[in-house]
Amino acid sequence: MRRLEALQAIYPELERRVVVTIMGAVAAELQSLGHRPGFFYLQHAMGIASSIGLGIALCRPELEVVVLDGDGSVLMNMGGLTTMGRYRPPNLTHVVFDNESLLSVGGFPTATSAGSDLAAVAAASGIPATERVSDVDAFADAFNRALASDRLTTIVAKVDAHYEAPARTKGFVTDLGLLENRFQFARHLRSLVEER
Ligand SMILES: Cc1ncc(C[n+]2csc(CCOP(=O)(O)OP(=O)(O)O)c2C)c(N)n1
Ligand SMILES: [Mg+2]
Repeated sequence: MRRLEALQAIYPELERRVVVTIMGAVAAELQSLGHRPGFFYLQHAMGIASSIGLGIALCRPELEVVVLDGDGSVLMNMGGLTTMGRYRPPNLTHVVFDNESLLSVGGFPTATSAGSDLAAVAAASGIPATERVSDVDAFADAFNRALASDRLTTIVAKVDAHYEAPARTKGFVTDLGLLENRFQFARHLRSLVEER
């Protein structure tokens, strides 16, 4: 499965939600489909996107939060899975795009290329629902089921180690500065409180 196709399949749902991504290829691909004020592309702090998503989901139970993670990032912050499993907010959906590679820094193979199973690690960490998918239809189905359910779900989506360079972006970097994105995102979260 190509990750850009997977993102396209769920984009109509993402547009309306709070989304935190890891840095690099995933962020640039999501931004290429259309930026929204509810999208935060976490830079530099590898592994921590799921922890930020967890914090938002716990503090703002009325919001639906989606984290777009990577295999290398999860491997760097495996303890994050146990904290998610401990607090298991029902309004969080955790997608791990597993390309078995640190694609954004040159494509070095990760432990998942040698058989480590992140869905099994997530389940053993206490995450109540886990899925493994490897085609776009199964991914979209799993994602929609996770949104409709009231259980924290981790979906491990096997994707090609391939980057589809969006014309507007250079390398793996979005054209939105970290600080600009940070203030816009925080303002957006506050505006969602005011609307209620
Ligand atoms: C603490 C830390 N170490 C290393 C990096 C450099 N780095 C940025 S993205 C990345 C690879 C991320 O791999 P993965 O989560 O699998 O995403 P992919 O690039 O494959 O989509 C690395 C090593 C970083 N940003 N922070
Ligand atoms: Mg990867």
